[in-house]
Amino acid sequence: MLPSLLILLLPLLLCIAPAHSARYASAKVGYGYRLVSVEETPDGGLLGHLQLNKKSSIYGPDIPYLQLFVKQETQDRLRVHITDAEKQRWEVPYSLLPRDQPPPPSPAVTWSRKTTPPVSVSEYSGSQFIFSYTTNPFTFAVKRKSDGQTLFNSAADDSDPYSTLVFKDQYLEISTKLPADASLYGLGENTQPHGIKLYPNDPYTLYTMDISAINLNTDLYGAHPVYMDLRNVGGKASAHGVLLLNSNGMDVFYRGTSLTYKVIGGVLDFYFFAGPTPLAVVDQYTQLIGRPAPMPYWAFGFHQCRWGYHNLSVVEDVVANYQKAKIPLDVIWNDDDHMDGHKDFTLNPINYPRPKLLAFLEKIHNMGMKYIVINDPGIGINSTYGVYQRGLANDVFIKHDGENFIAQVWPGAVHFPDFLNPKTVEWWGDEIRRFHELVPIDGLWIDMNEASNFCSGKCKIPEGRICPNGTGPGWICCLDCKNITDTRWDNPPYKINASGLQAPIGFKTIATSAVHYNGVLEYDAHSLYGFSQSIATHKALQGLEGKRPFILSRSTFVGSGKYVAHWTGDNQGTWQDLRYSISTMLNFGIFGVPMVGSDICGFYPAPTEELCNRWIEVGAFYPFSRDHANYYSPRQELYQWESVAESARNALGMRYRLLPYLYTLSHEAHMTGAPIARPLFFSFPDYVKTYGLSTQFLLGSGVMVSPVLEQGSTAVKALFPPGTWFSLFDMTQAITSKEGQYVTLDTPLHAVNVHAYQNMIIPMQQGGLISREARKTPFSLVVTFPAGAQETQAKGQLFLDDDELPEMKLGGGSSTYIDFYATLSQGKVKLWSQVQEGEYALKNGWIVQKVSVLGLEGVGASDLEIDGAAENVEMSVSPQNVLAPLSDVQDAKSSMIVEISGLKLPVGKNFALSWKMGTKG
Ligand code: MIG
Repeated sequence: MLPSLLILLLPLLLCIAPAHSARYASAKVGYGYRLVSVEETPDGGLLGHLQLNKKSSIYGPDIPYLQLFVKQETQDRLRVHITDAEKQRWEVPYSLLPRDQPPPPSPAVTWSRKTTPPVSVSEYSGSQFIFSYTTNPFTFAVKRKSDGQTLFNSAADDSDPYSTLVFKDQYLEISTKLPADASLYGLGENTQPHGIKLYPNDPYTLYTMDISAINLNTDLYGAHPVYMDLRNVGGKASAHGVLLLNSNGMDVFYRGTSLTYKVIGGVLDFYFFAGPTPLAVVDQYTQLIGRPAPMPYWAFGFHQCRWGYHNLSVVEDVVANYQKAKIPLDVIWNDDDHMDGHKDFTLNPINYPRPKLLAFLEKIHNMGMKYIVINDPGIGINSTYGVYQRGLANDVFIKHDGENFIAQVWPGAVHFPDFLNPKTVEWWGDEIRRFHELVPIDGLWIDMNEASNFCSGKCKIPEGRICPNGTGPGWICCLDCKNITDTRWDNPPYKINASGLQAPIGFKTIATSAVHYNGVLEYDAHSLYGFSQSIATHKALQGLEGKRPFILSRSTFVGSGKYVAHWTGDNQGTWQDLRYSISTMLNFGIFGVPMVGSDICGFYPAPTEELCNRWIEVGAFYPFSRDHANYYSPRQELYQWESVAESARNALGMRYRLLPYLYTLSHEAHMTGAPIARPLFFSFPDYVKTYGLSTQFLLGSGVMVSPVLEQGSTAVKALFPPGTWFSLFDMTQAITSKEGQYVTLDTPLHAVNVHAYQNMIIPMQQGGLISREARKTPFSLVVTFPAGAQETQAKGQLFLDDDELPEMKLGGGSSTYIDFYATLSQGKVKLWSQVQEGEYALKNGWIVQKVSVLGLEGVGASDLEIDGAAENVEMSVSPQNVLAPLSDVQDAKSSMIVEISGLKLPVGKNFALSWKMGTKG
């Protein structure tokens, strides 16, 4: 037990009082720059040159001349790029993250003096933004054109604890002032004890590390230097986004009225996204960094995993038990238990003999289930291991002092593939191809890619001693290592708050003086490791059978969502961790990685039965829904407790009925970046009460999940923004208000609150125990009108495709897109569809069998007209309870549900329905 306990708690134990408070008060670092020339470039940009005002003595020498490039790149995107004017500096490689290149550096002597300040222009205006500047010291501001709000302003007053602009080789500093009432979101990956809204003076350090998610306010597995800023002026909200595209380690100090970046390398490459809605910000952001990957349909099914499925029989037993308990299951996973000696791309011949595994896979594949295994980047140093031999032969590994860098992970001594090297990408693809021939996996789980190392520094394989020798825990460093502290990369002048304790940045990862392809330093590329591996893995899987890849990556960076899904790493089976999971999930939606979830019931050490009940009720609505546990934890599959099984059947039952809605959201995510799981303020940006709300969330625009997150509680005090909400579990129950309200919902152990907002048309199916079967069942449409409205409308969408195809799009004959519309006008209800490319849906024989229209008023319904196939159609009217606050009581008449069943409307063909509501006599 102890070893794993320690591995998770180690950072906590080491976590002495954060050094931050003291550093907030720290003195100014530099004296700024002055603008000496500025000109417009032929492509409509602005090119300026900056000269240092005065040297400062800490964190190394200042760079004397800087080049400023400003460009209105699209209507909604402004870029501000500042770098050394005289030489190329490290930037996030354009090959990994394709984007426009700024003009190359030009030596100071060639600068145009034509426009030497005082310059005529001090403003550069695009369609959404105004960029303005001061010349000495050089500062810049970004304003929103429509309302004149200052979104970013790098000026520093004497009283501010920061300077205007500091640019040294290993220390970059820039700040912005912020209105105290701005709400900020983003800057991860971290576990945020205060919820989704950034909290003044909490530290935000970005540097990828294998630190378990139970550590609060610490740099975790991914690095996303982007935030969304939501402001409400006079009841009207507007949001914008700010990305600092930089892969070097950084501390971000958010003080409530200002924000300071302290970055240890690279360039200042800012992108401003104009919004003005939160959805527009994510749309503009993912337009730059890449749209979220299309996901296969089955990926929205339920996943079961654990570390410690010792042999294949255990795995078979798990699958059988899910079936027996009638709990949905789409995907069964193996952690490293299937491997031979923890080596990637191998099978343990005793516990996972290939013939038996193949027979098992054939069986589950025939049922429509999928199989995914883990893979770590460290390649075991072992002369009889083919993967290693071929890696050596192709020279694919990261180097240190000209030799392959040696680290230790589960297989013992390893080398790390250098995914920045095209040869490595090719070799990796070939290894995945070979493995897929050995075992027909359906996806890959790439873990430990921060990269995680059990040792630190420069290590050698010990002579005359076996490491690891099999007796101690595999994660204790047993190589012969010595610290490397004598380079400015391993020991930079400014210490970011790595691991929450200013740990050396090469600690338990690749030494930062190690080198990649083309001489790139690990110091610069560190946080790109998982991202580069994600790209290589995606390429490999896509190249295999041409199928749509599914990859789950622990480490992520700006742009990862284009390739991978993410889980939030090693959490604890506690109520706090259950709550944190919501904020982290919502953050990843903002980061452009919408396929995200946490280990359901906690990774470690053991959930209580009650917690596991409540966790599956939340986890059933994570975009990525997986139960996973640590090696040393007791078993926690959902069938292990009868009560959890019941909660799972209930919550996952709803998920599986909502699969068409979820999948349509994933299409929307792929097209526009829209998160699948969203904070409430995405749909109610003007409604201030939603800004800090981290205990409820939305799926899409209006399916709201309000779970129990407290031990012993059977009630939820949930926020209901203005309008009508209908319980999806019991459509006879609705809640409505004009102003928004908190409502306490009775929520017994097996219940979770899921409400649909007004004006929606939600496509649902009948569910099932596996998505392949659920997908074949008839559709029903749930139409939500605001309770008691006389004139209103509703809308919804449905996307269907062949999810094995690599692309998720219309135009190839393998997909269908449908817009549903409904209106209520003068007592007449109309519902109709507009189908694009219906052939695919027709070929699959999908039909709409039932329509439920909620929130109607009147006495009975009549004159049903159907333009489409129908047979034994039944129309029924039933009452609906509408809960309204006292002040609204006159609006709180009970409303009605009209249900039409027995329909046979082909999904792939336009249809229209209408009827009249009877009026009171
Ligand atoms: O050092 O593969 O976060 O999900 O079960 C631990 C074993 C390595 C860390 C992952 C966790 C996984 C575990 N891995």
